[in-house]
Amino acid sequence: MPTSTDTVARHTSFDVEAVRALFPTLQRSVHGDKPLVYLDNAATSQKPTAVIDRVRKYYAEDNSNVHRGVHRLSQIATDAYEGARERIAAFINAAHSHEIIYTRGTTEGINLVAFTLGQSGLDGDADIIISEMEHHSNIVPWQMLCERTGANLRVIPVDDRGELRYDAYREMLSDRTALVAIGHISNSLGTINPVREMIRDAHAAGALVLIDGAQSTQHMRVDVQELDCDFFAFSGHKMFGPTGIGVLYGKESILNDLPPFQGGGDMIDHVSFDGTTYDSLPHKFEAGTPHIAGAVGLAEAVAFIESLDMEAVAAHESDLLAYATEQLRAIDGLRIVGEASEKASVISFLIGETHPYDVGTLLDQMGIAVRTGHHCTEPLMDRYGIPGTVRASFALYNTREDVDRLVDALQRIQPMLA
Ligand code: 7TS
Repeated sequence: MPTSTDTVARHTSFDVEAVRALFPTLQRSVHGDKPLVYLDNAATSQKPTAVIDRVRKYYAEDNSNVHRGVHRLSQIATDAYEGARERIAAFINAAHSHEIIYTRGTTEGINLVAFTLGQSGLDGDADIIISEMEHHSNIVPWQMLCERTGANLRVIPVDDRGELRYDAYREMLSDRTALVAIGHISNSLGTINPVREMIRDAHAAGALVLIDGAQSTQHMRVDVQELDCDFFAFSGHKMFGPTGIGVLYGKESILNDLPPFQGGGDMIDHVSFDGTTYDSLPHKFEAGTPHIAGAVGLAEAVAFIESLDMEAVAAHESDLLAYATEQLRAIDGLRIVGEASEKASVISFLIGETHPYDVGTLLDQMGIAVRTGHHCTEPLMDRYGIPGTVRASFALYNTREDVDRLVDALQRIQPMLA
C-alpha cells in the first residue's frame, strides 16, 4: 500500500497544482458545470486520495477489532491503530504516544477535560478563563462545568480588530485560576492568538492551559512541548483526515491525575462487583470500540502534511490571505470583520446591510462554497453587533485563481444586493 509520502514527491517549494491533483473533490463541478471553488476549509477540509484509499484498505483488507484478539487481522488492526498514535504523537512532538487520546474531535476532547476536571474535586471558588472569540465547543463545556461545580467563567474581551485584550487577561489571572482554555486560531476572525505567552503567564499563576487547536494543525507546525500547553485538542477532518476522529493531547502526569471519562470496554484493568480498576494511559480514556479506520486515516493525513514543505505552505497561504484581503477591500461596501495583525487564511466579511446568508446563497449558485452565519461563535457576533458573516477560509490547495473567482462573483452579485 503506497503512502502519501511515496506518491507525493517531497515539495521543497510548493507546487499547488500538483497538490490539487491529489484531491478528487477539487476536480468536481456543482450546479451543472460550475467548477467548485471550495472556500469552506475552516468547517472541514477536503481529503486527498491517500487518506481515502487508506480508510478503504482498512475496511477492505484489515478490518478487525483492536486489542482483543490473538488472530492475525486483530493484530494488523491493532498495529495500525497504535502505529497511527505514534505517528500523531511525533507530528505534534508529544513526549509519549500514550499522551495521545483518540476522541471524536475537538469538541469531545474539550468535554473530556471539562468533565473529568469537574470530577476531580475542582474548588467551587475556582476561575476558568476563556475568551470572547471562542467556538461554542470551547464555551459550553466550561459553562456546564461551572454549573456543576460553582466555578466561575471569566471571559477575556476582544478588541475591534479581533485581538484579545491581553491587559484584561493578565488582570484576570490569579491564584484562583484553575484553567485557561483558549483557541489557537479563531475560526471566525482568523486571529492567531499569542498562546505561548498566554501559557507562560497562566503557568506563572499556577493554572493549567488547554489549547483548542481545531484551526491550527492544518496551517502551522505545532510542538506541544515547546508550547508547554497542558492539553491540546484537534480534529482530523479539518486537517485532511476523516470525520469522527480527533485527538486530545495531555501531559502524562496531568492525565494520570484525572479520573476516566466514560466507562466500558477497553478502559478497564479488572472489573468486579466489588469494584473496578482502570487501565493506564491512553486506554483509560478510550472506552468502547474506537474509530479504527479514522485513526489510520488521520495518520495518513499526517503523512500527507509531513510530505509537504510546511514553510512553503505557510508562505503560500499568507500570499492568499494578503491577495484576498486586498482584492476584497476594493469591493464597494465590503467590510472585513477581523483585522488582527497575526492572522491565518480566514476572511470574514459583510457587504453593506445584506444578510450573509443571501450572499452565500448567490455565491453557491456560481460554484463558490463559503460559510455564512455565526460560525458557532454567537457571543463574538454579539460583541460586534452583527448577525453573522460570510466567511472564506483557505487551505493549502487554494489558489489566487480561487480568490479571483470569489471577487468576480461578488462584483457580479453586488448590484443585486442593493
Ligand atoms: N474549535 C474551533 C476553533 C473550531 O473551529 C471548531 C469547528 C471546533 C472547535 C469544533 O470542532 P469539531 O471538529 O469538534 O466540530 N469549527 C467549525 C467551523 O468554523 N465551521 O464548522 C465547524
